[in-house]
Amino acid sequence: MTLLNFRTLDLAPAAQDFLGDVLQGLKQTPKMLAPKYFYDAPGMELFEQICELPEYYVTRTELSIMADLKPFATTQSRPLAVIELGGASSFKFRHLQRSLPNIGMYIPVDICGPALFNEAQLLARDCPELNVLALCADYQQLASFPWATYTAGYTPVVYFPGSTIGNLTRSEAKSLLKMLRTIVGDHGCMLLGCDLMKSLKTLIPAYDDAQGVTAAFNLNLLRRINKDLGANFNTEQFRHEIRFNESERKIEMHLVSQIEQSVDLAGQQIHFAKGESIHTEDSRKFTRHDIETLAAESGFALEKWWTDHDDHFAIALLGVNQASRTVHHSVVSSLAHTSAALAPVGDWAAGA
Ligand code: AVJ
Repeated sequence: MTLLNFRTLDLAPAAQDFLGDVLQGLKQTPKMLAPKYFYDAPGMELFEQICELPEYYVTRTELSIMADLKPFATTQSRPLAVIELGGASSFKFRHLQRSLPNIGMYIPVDICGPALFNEAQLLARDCPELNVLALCADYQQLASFPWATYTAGYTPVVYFPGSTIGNLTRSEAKSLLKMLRTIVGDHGCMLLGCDLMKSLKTLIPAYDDAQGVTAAFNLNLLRRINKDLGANFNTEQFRHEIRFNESERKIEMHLVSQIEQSVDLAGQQIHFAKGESIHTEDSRKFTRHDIETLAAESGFALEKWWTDHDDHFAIALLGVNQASRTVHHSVVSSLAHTSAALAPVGDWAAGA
């Protein structure tokens, strides 16, 4: 059956980027790997298991807050076009739909193509009134995407849940938000999930659970490198470790070599000293002030702040900063201009 409300676009980043990134990360000191590579099919499954863990308060808390978003939806005159970053699973979006009834268009963006396309198609089938465009891309590729073509007639809302923004450094987060600011235009906004700073008694077990699911998730990165790049990591000889970085207020995940060893990867030998670590993830914990500052530095302004009663997690509504409007206008209209030539899909405009 063809679904008239479903399209896919595959801008998948080239496979050799993975090898290049891994080699570069493992040759530097200290060694590191980018967290975006956690999410192959087994990694996505392990992450879903993490979200159900009693210690991992993040997902559960975020979902409980999402029920409060209704008042925001009713102040929007146009239907919403929700652009979700990391939208391979439509699970959170389905919750969002219950809180925001006026969504006409959904554009999930993810680097994991198969899962993304599959889930988005199921959603399109369940919601015949919703236009769904599944976009397989790296966040960096979004800057040159012809947004205006797809979001004409809608209020663009960038939805970035889960506190995934916590994976980025301060300056990376700032440049990503600046880019997203050009996507939402002068009348759009952004819903940003932010994990908040809290007691280490809550924080540490959330990343070092009793069942060892987070450890398996972390170690799966080495398994993936073995499988996809033909390396020979012995995952028994690495241990999952959590460190709290006080000055930058972030949880760090590491894989620590238990012995001195060498690993073969693409004809090269990677040497590990005993106790040497691969830094695999940063997960920043925010304060409201951090988010206000980040918003102000990137052309947004914090408009609403919803939290749970323990102040564990927040959803921030970032509106467009008045002062940034005229400055960004030329960027938005030039984007609209190029996009028309690239991909005319006028029939998808709201109300058409
Ligand atoms: C998906 C990046 C939000 O940082 O909490 C969960 C990933 N890592 N457990 C997080 C993760 C270890 C998660 N984010």
